[in-house]
Amino acid sequence: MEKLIITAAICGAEVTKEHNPAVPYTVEEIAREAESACRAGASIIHLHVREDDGTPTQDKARFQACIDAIRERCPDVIIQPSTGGAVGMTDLERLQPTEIEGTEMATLDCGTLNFGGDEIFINSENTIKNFGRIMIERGIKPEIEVFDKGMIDYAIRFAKQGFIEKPMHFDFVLGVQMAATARDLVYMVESIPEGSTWTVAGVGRHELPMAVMGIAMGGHVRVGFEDNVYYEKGVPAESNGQLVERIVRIAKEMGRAIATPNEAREILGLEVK
Ligand code: KMH
Ligand code: ZN
Repeated sequence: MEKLIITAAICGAEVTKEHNPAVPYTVEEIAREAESACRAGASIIHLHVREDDGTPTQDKARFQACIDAIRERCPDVIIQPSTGGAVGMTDLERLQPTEIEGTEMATLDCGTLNFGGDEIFINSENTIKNFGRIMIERGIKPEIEVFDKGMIDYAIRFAKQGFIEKPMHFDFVLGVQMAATARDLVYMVESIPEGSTWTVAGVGRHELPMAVMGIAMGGHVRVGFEDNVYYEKGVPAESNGQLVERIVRIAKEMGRAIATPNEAREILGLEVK
């Protein structure tokens, strides 16, 4: 089987230090968490950033500062900024990190969904097409975030219309809107075009079972505080690195070697550094 790409979603926009004191806010904390994940075996850092008080921001300068700090500690890791940001942000706010020189990848959320309580994460057709077009213009490979199967169908339609280039790379985020069962994951995997790559991010208690299924099925895996702040029920994870280490151990036991950042670039069709 192909080597395993592990993405660490180290920060997110919703989790706070009240959920787990190790959730990073400052530039230094973000760099610390990225380093712990890279050292453990992550080849992609999915990046959200915060103000020092924890407020999520898409500010370009803040992203640049965090990217520079991560690069100092993990020179070759793939840094994948979020263009989802936080619920309620405008499209222009969300797009800021795509302006950063050298951005290889970024997320492209392919539909609108409920995000808990009264929160709605809005991604209209025009938003998706516009984000897709800008990523093509800027030479950025989208990680297509799909929270249910209909979002795969959107991505396929927008690829036909020229807003997304093939081969596509999908991230199945399961356990937010769509359930996170083996049946759901198989359905998603069977719904993407041939030649696509995929990773799975199970949210909360679904993180580990989805990761294990992803490893067994030949896909790739995302873990990290954005999706889950616990190591086990009631026990907060010490770091993102601790969550990555467990995946590395399990993958090795299951015969999947871990991709380095450059091996991940090869698998994803990015320029090798
Ligand atoms: N924080 C969510 C509203 C992404 O990074 O593109 C959006 C999100 C997806 O996390
Ligand atoms: Zn995200």
